[in-house]
Amino acid sequence: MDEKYGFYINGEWTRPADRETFETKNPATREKLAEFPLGNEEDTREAIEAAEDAFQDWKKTPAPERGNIILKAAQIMKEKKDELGNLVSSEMGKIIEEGRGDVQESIDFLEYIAGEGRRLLGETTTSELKNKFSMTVRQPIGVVGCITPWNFPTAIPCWKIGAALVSGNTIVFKPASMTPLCAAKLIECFEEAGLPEGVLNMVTGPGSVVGNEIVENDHVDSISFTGGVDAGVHVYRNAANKLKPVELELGGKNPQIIMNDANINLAIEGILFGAFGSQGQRCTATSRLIVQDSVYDEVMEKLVKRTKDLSIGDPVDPKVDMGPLSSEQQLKTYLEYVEIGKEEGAELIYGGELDGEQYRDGYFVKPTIFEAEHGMRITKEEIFAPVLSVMKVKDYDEAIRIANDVEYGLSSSIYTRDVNKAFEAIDDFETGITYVNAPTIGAEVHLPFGGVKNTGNGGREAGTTAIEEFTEIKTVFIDYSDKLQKAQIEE
Ligand code: UN1
Repeated sequence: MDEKYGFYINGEWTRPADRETFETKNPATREKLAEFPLGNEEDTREAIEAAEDAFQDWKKTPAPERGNIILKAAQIMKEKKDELGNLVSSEMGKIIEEGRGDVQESIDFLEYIAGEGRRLLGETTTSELKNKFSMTVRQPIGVVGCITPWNFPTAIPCWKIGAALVSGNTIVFKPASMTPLCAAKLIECFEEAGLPEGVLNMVTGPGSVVGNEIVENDHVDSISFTGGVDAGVHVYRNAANKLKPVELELGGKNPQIIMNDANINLAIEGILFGAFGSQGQRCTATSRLIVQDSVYDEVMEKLVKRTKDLSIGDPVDPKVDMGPLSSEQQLKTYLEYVEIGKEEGAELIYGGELDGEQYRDGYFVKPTIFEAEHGMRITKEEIFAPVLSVMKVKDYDEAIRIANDVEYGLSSSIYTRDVNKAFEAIDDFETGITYVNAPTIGAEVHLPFGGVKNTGNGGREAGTTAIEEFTEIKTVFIDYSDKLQKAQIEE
């Protein structure tokens, strides 16, 4: 594969001749997959203008019709699931099963949100005056900027694009520079589904140029961003200058607690999937395992054994359990944190870079386990790699205290057979998502997704809350009394 792509603006793929380009590569082989232009401010403004021009017509297109196009795109993705799943795996590095899962999550969400075209519910209520009707209606915001990460190269863009489109917005989309080919293939699905030109536009290039222009441009009315905390704060600050609504989905440092009464084998299955799935590169990945003392030795013994048995290699090979990290930068961060952990005095039970012949060209590392003390940097900072810190605790209270003592609050999990403890944990975990007897990853699209503390700024994506992010509420009063009636004024 060696394809040359351009920006997608006003229904056309364009490649300005003088733009520098960048390559997207397979992290398992470093083989070049495609070439994309590095967008500048002017390209971004062109995309914004196209979105602005398309807005009125799209806004006036009946919402069920908008939903039908989204549903059609989902059907096209379904037909292309093998190809797209393979691409996710090849461009991002997650194993093929998870690559297909990424695409399935996109399909699920688009199917779900297409139905909103027949709802977009407002409310009707009473009035304090006679012969007066009151209700709320949902209206699109306008041009929305969608800035997405590389770890879910199709699902996260679909959460944003699907919800924004059904609500009647037009879009300027900047995908992560590590996975632009997945983004381009996604655009092709919408194009094939008959999305009118200008409704969805894509510009590739650096966040500091394309992203900044989207955030700062007066003609972009709202921003939806998923990424790291520092970038999120930057986006939030800059958008604040224009008082733009911003939705942020940021990091996580997600804990799994195993209580003495847990089904240990099930909990081990959960941790393997939660910590090492997608090579730990999910916002929801389990990076802390908090184990009650009586089962600690058993958990460690079983966990280490199972971890050593995981097969690592080319992610498109269905026999492989773990692929490479997604980039050289990820590898660098991983290696740095392994050193930090050791220097802090944590015990490295298993981990490190893989250097056999079959790993020569990719960013392959071992799934990594540290026995750690709460408070060490590896137990508090998001690493975004398969690094698990295991900590021993004496009881539930200590487990919850440690679980909550981090800046993030996305996902959490507890394994216990005690229903009282499970419900207490639902109350106590300071996270947006809590699992009981299931790993911290794998949220379903028809439920709200997001977190508390530094994980976000209060909103929730997907689920029943998906369209809140992309609509304004208009409150409407209709007076059919044929006279001037005055609310709050005594007669
Ligand atoms: C993310 O890592 O940013 O819950 C999204 C999950 C997936 C989505 C993760 N459904 O793990």
